[in-house]
Amino acid sequence: MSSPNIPSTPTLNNSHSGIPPRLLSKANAAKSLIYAGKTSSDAIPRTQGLALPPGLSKPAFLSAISELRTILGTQHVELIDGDLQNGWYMEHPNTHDMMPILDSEKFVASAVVYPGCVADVQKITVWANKYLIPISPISLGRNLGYGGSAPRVRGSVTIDLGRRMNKILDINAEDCTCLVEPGVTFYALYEDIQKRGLGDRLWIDSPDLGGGSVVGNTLDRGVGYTPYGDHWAMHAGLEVVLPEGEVVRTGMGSLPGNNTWQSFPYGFGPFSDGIFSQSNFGIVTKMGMTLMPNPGGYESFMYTFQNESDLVPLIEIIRPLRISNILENVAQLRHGLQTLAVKGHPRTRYYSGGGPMPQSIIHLELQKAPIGDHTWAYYGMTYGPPHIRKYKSDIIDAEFRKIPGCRKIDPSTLPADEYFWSRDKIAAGEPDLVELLWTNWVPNGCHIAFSPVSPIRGADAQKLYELAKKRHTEAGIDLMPAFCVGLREMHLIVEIVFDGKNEEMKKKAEKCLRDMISDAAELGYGEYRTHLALMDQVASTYSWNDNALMKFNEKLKDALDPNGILAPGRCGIWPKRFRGRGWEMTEAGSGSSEGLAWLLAPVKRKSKSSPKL
Ligand code: EUG
Repeated sequence: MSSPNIPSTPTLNNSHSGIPPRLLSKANAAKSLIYAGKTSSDAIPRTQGLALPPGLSKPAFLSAISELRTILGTQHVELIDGDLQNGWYMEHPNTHDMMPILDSEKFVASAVVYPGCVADVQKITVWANKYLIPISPISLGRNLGYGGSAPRVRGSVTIDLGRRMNKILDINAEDCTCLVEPGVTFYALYEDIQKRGLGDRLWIDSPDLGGGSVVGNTLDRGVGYTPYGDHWAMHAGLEVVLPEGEVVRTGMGSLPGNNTWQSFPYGFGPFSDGIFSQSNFGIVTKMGMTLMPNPGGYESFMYTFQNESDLVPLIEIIRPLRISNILENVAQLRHGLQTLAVKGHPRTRYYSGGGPMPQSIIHLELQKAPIGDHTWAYYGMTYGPPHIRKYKSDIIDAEFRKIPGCRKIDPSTLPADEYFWSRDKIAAGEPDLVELLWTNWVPNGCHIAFSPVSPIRGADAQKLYELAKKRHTEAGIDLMPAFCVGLREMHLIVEIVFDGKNEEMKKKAEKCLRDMISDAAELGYGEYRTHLALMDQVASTYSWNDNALMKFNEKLKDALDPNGILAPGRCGIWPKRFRGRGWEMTEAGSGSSEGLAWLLAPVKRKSKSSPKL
């Protein structure tokens, strides 16, 4: 970049977290638009100084850190005592949430440590147990919109696994599987497959943006857009460092000499993998993933629907097609406002009034867009050789056309920079990066998602859409819904875009989110994933039988992590010494990222043998 204020974008040639060189110019163009919307610098002055781990004095902490430096090498332990630095997607921080819905200094690390191997990770857990210091592992920390790289407990030591553990350990073109470390991004995996000359044979499945960690996204049960879009369902085999330092391999991985770790996820006995996703029970250091064989052709298609009320009959049409696999991929049904916002221009270009932008203006603007006016846009893909695709697309066409005003968009009429072509790439497993452009809707654009699941039914879509609309209208926030349709359920994704420098807007956004979560729970809906600040609230909605599930999770937590050092509070699971001591955030303004640190329960130390390193 030429401007001195815009940091240069790392590429895969110089960083594990970089952009593929083929996307560099596109990245820089997107980034210029984002920087044009910033009203303040990326540096966040610190008012509270070094964020100490709870219960530790500064000298005690610094002495623990110097011991960690002796164990791992000084250069692999970084104290975070300077100003915090935000950035763009490709230069995201590993120290805090760069899209903070709460105060910037709430979810901040005290130090970041960079393990180089599994034994290093084990040593870090042993160290953390010795000093009762919370550790918070990240792979890439690009889970933006759900807390990014931030720890839930202020002053935790972040374990940045990705920086040095970023190898693709295996790509098996016969079995269509791979084995990766936490620092491997969707970008990196895709590029490596091309470099090995396997691009004609093997596809990956990518989320909307490709900069995330394959391991991290899968553990958070993220979604992509090929037929392999349910990432968790598609993984096979984990290697996990437990909170006290033991290493386990799940499934077939625990059978010495096996060659089936990535082919058969279950192995023998209880299927343990589930407890390591969306949890704080272990640190995943390797993960197997299935890859998709090239289906022998593909074709993106797009339909638009004119009326808001088309949602109900459309979802009814989609359900049987999706369950019977005529609609083969996790497709998106997006609202017209997103069509507009993803162009990357601020809302003030279209409307300068307060409150949600009127529908009439959205329609007026969309009339000028290449795909034309609509309320809903469906982006899908058919896979396979031409005669197979035709069989499916004929059925889809006949069904979708039952909705009056439905239009099939002819891709040949669309310009090269139309968003459609980004969806086209993603649905063919080629990671891209234009999605984040809608964060430019407001200055200093941050985003945070409300992500409830429901069956693929019109009535459910309608209820969730209406409750989101009601709460957005109250809060004066633009509603940007997208439905991502899985095999038997759909995720409604409502991204709230807010100005990270506007405290009033942040408060409104938080209230809107919390209201939507509780409204949804009252109707029987829950979220599939959530932001750090909302995890306690979302967890509390899964309360059947007197919170039996959380009690079970807490039992596991206390057994596996008796000192409560691993990512306390992640997904609402608090270890014994933190529980009920002011950490839980269940409503706006409640709880804290610091809890009542001085009230932390003492730990009964048992003498135990150290794990074999
Ligand atoms: C998106 C999709 C998600 C999610 C957050 C954001 C992107 C929407 C399907 O899951 O959890 C355009």
